[in-house]
Amino acid sequence: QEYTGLKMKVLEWAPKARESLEGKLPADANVFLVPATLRPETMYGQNAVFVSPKITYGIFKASDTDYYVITHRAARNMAYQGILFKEGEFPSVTEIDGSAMIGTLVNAPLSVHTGGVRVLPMESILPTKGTGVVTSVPSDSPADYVMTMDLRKKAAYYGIEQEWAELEIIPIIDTPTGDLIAKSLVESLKISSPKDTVQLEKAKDTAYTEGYYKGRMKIGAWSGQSVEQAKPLVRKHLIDEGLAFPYAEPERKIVSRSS
Ligand code: ZZB
Repeated sequence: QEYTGLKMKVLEWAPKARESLEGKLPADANVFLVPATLRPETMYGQNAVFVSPKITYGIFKASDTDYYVITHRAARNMAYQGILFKEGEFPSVTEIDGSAMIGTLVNAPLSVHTGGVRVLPMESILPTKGTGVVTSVPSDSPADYVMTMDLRKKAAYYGIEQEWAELEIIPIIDTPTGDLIAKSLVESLKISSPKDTVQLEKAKDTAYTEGYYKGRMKIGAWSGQSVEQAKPLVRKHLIDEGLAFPYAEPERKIVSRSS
């Protein structure tokens, strides 16, 4: 899988994170949360970034000044792709619990939300995929839409400030189903909880296929172009601007099941 690693710079740590990182990083360090995305053309609509409260992340040195917050597994892959400071080496500088990062303010490259977006919890994040960090695009990702709605409804339960989940959901891609395809699919498939994984998987497949083959950008420098055309152009722009980098995920082993 060819992902795009997006560099979301930490603007202001949540108090728990700041406490836990005290003295662990150089004073001039630029720290980035790095979600892995397959949809760089949707970055205009980012309204939050998700981490798992159950994952302990590592912080890894990537250059003289840059540090990445990702899973240890992703760091290993990145080290062999020459993304981290030393080829083939992936010692974490320090670690941080996903739960401690909730509420942290980070920059979201290209997003309409230019003041930054908040780190929010998502229990369903798989530690075995991408970087364990997921940027939230509720207009086009059904899982992100359902999670955003649940966070808005149950802010106290999740231990967040409600306003962190309230950033507007902006239409960015026109499809035959409408310009908020995730919302439409979630409603038509009657998905009411982030735990409804079977239906969410179905919605994701439809959103991917329709977005890619029938979608048209309605925001940004490639507005009016098809998603198929715009996707590689937005990706190249992000990479050229130093806001992202290519990250490949090794194919997962196929485990044979004996029944
Ligand atoms: C932004 C985005 C916008 C995404 C969208 C999707 C969509 P896949 O499709 O299953 O191979 N993701 C990345 N890592 C994880 C993880 N560890 N656990 C759970 N979700 C993860 O997964 C790739 C997509 O799933 C990634 O692309 C990321 O969300 C999320 F409009 O980034 B995406 C229809 C989907 N639309």
